[in-house]
Amino acid sequence: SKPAKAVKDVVENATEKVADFLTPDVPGSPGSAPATVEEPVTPRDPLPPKKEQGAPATVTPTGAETGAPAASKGQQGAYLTTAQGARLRDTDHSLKAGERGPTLLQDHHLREKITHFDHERIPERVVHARGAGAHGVFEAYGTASAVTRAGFLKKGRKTDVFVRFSTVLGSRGSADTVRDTRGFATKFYTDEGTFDLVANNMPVFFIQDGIKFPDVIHAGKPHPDREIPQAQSAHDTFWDFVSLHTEAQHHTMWNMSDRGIPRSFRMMEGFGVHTFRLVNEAGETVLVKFHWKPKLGVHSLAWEEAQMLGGMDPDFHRRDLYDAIEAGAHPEWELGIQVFPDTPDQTFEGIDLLDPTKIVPEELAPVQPVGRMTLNRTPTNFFAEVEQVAFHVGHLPPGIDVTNDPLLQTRLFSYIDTQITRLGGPNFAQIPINRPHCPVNDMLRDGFHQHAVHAGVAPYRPNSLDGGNPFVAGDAENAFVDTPVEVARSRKVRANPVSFDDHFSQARLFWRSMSPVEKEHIIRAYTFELGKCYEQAIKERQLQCLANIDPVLCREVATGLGLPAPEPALPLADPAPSPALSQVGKEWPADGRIVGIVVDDGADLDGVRDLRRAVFAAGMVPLLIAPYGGMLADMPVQRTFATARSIEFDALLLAAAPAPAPDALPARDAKAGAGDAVAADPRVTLMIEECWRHAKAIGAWGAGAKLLAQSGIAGTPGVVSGDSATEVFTAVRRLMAAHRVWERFPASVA
Ligand code: HDD
Repeated sequence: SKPAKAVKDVVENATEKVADFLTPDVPGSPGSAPATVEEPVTPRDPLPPKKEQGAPATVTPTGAETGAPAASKGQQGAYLTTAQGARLRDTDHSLKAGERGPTLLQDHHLREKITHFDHERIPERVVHARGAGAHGVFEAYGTASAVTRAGFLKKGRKTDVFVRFSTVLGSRGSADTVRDTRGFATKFYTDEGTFDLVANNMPVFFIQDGIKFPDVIHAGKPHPDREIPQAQSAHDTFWDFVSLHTEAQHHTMWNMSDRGIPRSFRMMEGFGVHTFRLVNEAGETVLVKFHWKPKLGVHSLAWEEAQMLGGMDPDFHRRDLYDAIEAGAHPEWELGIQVFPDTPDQTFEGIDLLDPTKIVPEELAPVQPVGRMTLNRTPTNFFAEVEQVAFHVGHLPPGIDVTNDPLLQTRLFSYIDTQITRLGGPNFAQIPINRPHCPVNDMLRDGFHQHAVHAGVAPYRPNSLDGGNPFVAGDAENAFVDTPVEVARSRKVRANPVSFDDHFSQARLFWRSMSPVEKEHIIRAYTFELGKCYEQAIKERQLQCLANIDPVLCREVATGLGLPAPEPALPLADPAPSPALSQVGKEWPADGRIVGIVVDDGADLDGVRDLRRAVFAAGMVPLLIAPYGGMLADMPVQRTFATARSIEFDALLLAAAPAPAPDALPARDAKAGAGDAVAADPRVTLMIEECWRHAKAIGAWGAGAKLLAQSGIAGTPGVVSGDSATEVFTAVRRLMAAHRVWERFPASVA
């Protein structure tokens, strides 16, 4: 894995850029936009593109350059034109018969502008509609070369990537922080053809056969009559399905765990889910499972935070990703593989490798790192890139092949099919974000939105008229080979192997691998979700499933629902826990974390200045929260009490005890000024309370320490006060490495 020095370089590099990123908020600072941007009246150059935002690749489907300027910007050139290039004199008034008269049908510019606008939207993805994407680079360690001939995995090879993260159930405008599985789809633009790793942040799936995909999605999507609830599984149809279709129970357990509410896309693992087959130069094969391991570790929101964010910042994950990248805190993941022998039964340690509801614990088959991905560029245009990117599990380069996992087999059909509707025809591979970065020489012709001008007369094979071109490649020319695996002699059936029948043992494995606090969160998530169901029979049926997983889990959820806990209907399995599944108990780098600092005119501003410097130097982002916007001495105020809420910060530092500002709502304790007590702005008091409740590190010095002392939390775990800002930050930073002050969360179950 990555040497320590490289980590240090990244942090140091990030530090400068983080500082850079924030200065544009300060009017007049170097690189910032002028304080007032007026509409120009004479032609002039457009504003420069945002930092590090080049245009998408300009390669045509046949590998030729399109000639478009590398850093082209939509709003370019001095004069506005029609789509046909005629210069326009006016775009603000339609052509009318007199100033007060009717609009004329002959107004071509009006009709062109409105017609195009009317068709600006395309169908959203049927699943994974809500997402955010970024560009980056993958660099191979070379460690996979013995098992695959894929060129992009050869040592030192660098490959451009585009990643799209998503939620599954919600519509395009839904909130980022809902409880759901997250998509993690990566397009590797390799020299040997594009490789799409269309992964999720959970290693298992709800169903074993893709024919059930419409069923699970119909159950999870809003009810067809009233189209509610949006983007969540806490409703009857979802629990109706998963409690009846018990192979969904393992994936459901992951969704109910903290993995269902990630803190950030940057802090999620990714899993290819299926078992794939790798083929090396000699034609030898192994079976593998793909894993993405985030450098920042796997971290989650607290459930209350996730819910509050849904209303206060529905774009939280999208903002977090783009802010981090633009600040230079480039997120990183290691790609790893678990490797299994390609045996005829395709099992490993008794686990059926073709069953996508099963994991192979890392303790049985370690995840071996094969390369590192860094996301370093945000999209130039969200629609063109994030919305139009089209992934497909069948986009594979030579050296990677599929297996017979029946879920994967169905996916191989579904992805092209959906793009034809979503992107309006079969030529979606010509859209810039989808174009391979290697030469393409297909014989696919015509169709809606054909952009290539294919020359020649013989788009067929064999031909003599175009000189026999194109030719097929052999092994020496690195042709893709469908691995000639034996197909068992068998009957046509609609059935699963018996090994697919075990639906509970791995859900139990997951439960047993959790720390007490993680178990508590799982109990609360099930209790919340089932508590939102109306049908008693559904709750009872799901309790029966929980009883088959673990009696303690079942009992705790049943207590919350006020229902009796059933006995297990099956003998309980005895799986060994997999400690790798737990998110608690380790320390991680905290790059790009957000530190809120409460200040006012009376705060120790020298200390605040030192603190900002220390936070930047740690690769984190300090945000000053003050009663009013503008500047505090020479420092920008990024949040006011009116715009800030605790959920935005990973830690809170108090440099002041601000009195209630005039725009605050009255608070019950606003008069608590008697004696020595400070009457603080209620929004600051709320911020402290919420940060404490969400187990975040809290620190204070100077006037802030006084506020902390009267808040009733001083002396509890993860609350520090000290003499100087930097001393306090040193302690807070240490706490942040563990992500949360875990002791503060109650845990009733061992
Ligand atoms: Fe899927 C999108 C991941 C099973 C059918 N899927 C989609 C995306 C991700 C996944 C990350 C979003 C891609 C993007 O950002 O554009 N899907 C998975 C994983 C699965 C899975 C990890 C199981 C292991 N999917 C699955 C099945 C089917 C589909 C079984 C159909 C039989 N998935 C689709 C789709 C989507 C899609 C309908 C919707 C939009 C798209 O493809 O481009 O074809």
